[in-house]
Amino acid sequence: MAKSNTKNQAGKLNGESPAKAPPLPAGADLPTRYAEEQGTGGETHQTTSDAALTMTTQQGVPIADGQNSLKAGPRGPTLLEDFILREKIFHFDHERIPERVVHARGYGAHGVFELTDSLADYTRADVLSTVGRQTEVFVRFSTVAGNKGSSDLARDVRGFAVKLYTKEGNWDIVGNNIPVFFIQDAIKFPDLIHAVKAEPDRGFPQAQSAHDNFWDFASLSPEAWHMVMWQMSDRTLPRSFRTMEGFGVHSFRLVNAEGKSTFVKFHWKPRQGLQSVLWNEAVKINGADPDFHRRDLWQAIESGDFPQWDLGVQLFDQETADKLPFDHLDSTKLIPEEDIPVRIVGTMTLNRNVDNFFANTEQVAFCTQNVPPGVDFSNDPLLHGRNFSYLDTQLKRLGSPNFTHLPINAPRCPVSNFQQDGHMAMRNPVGRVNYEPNSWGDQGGPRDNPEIGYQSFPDEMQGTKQRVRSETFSDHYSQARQFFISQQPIEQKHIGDALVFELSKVERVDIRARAVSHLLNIDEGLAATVADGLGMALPEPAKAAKPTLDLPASAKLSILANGPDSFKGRKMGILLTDGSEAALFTALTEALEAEGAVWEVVAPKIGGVTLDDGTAVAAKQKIDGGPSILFDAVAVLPSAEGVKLLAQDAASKDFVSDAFGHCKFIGVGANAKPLFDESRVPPDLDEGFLPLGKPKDAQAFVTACRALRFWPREMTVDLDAA
Ligand code: HDD
Repeated sequence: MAKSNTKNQAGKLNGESPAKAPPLPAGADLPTRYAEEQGTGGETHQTTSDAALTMTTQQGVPIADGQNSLKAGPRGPTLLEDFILREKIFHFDHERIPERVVHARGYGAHGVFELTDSLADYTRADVLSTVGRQTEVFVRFSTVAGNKGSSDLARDVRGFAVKLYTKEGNWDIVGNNIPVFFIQDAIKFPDLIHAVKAEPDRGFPQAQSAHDNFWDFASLSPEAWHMVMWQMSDRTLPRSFRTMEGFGVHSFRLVNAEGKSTFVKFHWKPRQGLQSVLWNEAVKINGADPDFHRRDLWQAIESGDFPQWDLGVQLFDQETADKLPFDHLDSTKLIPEEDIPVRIVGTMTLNRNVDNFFANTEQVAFCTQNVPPGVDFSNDPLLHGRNFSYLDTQLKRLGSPNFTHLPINAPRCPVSNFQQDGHMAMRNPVGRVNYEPNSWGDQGGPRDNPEIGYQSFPDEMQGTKQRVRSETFSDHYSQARQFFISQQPIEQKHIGDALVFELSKVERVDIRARAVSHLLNIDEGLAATVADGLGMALPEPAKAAKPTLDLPASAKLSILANGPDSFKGRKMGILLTDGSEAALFTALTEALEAEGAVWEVVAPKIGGVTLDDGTAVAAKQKIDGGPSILFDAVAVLPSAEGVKLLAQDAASKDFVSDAFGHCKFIGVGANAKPLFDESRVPPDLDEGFLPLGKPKDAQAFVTACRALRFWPREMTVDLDAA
């Protein structure tokens, strides 16, 4: 009996539900591919299966032959008269819009935010006041430096931008997966981005900071070194968008109905726990599946395993701010959770994939200036620069001040004002009056409303006009050190490895030395390790404006200390051949499903295998298309006959040796040993190998996988650890 396993292989893989055809507008004769109104949710309502559709021009003229252009005779020249050809090519020529100058590569999804704890005492914002209030959201995750077509696993900061369509207007929390930034003043942003992106003469390297220009800039910018520590940690190699934290970075203000202001920092905490991949793995994932992160998010949502993040806030008043050892207006500093705890106030669930990447993910326009009444800005100079830049960049990218009319950007609450016209205006008011004040009474259009309208917090301002950096911003190393000492040893090792890797790509020796000179102010051991890894003598420490303080470690800064406690939402690769044991395969897949995990069968042929009881199982991956780097753990379950072939096959050997090198848990089937022997990783090397000889072993294996990696192995497989 043939058994299909397509349901379980990484979710509902072929499960796109055909969207229903939209209702026809009254009087329309032809069915259409587009919704009559695209007003909500950015949906495009594309029909997928309507055989009755007639292709038309953009003007709605039915097309008789879309395959051939109009010619003077079968071999004659194409006629200029062919308006169908000209319109089609014209439109194609103009399909692209400029990619984002930063964060060009990204992927988004729709969802909902539900408030579970009211902040009404602190803010009049409805979205944060009414427990149970559900607010539609759109989230876009991104890398910073690479172009739109770069790979997902670049070592890079990840953008974490959330648009909340509140009843009082759109609120954009445009954050990153790192709570601090490289610079303190927006005037440095173009320099930072120029330095990290491809070098301008040669146009490479793409999507990486491992080159002279970035490290030249960083080594001349002491303020960058706190963020550099985060950047060199595994935070920049997330396993999934689902396993990253998000941070609003700056201090904002909440302002309540009485006009009282409280400072706030925003945190998104993934319920999936934190998890990252290894650098060697990331390099290989980029080749095997450059879309690894977007595919992962899409598959999780498609299969109903909706990722969730809790929204947390750190609340503090001016008095507390004055007592902090740092200036909270400085974006290169964070407030440790031990000092001001994070209060969880709601949950965001991503539950709907985009149905048109361009209309949603490309056209979404986030602006830090988008805040509802009750949310306000602090005096962070980086934030103020951003409030200019985002609106400005949308005009360049989307081409019109009417970008707010696009469905993905349109507020879900009423919009009413006297702004009008412009390119591609789609929300056009009717009536005679387009100004205020006016005396047209009821027909006079909208009026301002001091009761419910946005009121800026009346912060007292006074100062001498000058270009300066506050002296309170000048401790650049203490929190960098705090971050480093908060990491577990394996994480500290990864930071050292990353620094050695990156600086090894820097050609100028003086830049390498200047970089290491900052490390001496952060951690002498780290500086010595990196200098040794680079084969250079230790330089003098960089001149520091302030001595490094010995701040206590903060466990919340470690990924490993905040990982998941189950294998739920993770993916197992199961290597099978013809004749593999059916009972074992069934036991393993049942244990994985009970855990909430997904699995994919990897086999010599994509057509699949026939198990020892005659069951046919389709493969999700052919071996060379499904390397073990795509999985969180692997099970190697060939038959006695099948393993002979695998043991001669380079891709199969890589499957095993990479899983070993990347410290993954490996389930070892009864017949698998010859493959391990040929791969030079005897399956009794360490406790990361688990026997999978019998169906009863399956549960123990899945339970072991909850730890995600067998870290002790790393010290034995890495030259740098020796
Ligand atoms: Fe920015 C995009 C996050 C500083 C100027 N930024 C952008 C995106 C994210 C961030 C997530 C992508 C949004 C999307 O998905 O469309 N940026 C940050 C964070 C910063 C930061 C967390 C520091 C705390 N950014 C920053 C500064 C400036 C900009 C200081 C300029 C002065 N950022 C931009 C931009 C972008 C952008 C040029 C490019 C595309 C866009 O805005 O929409 O305006």
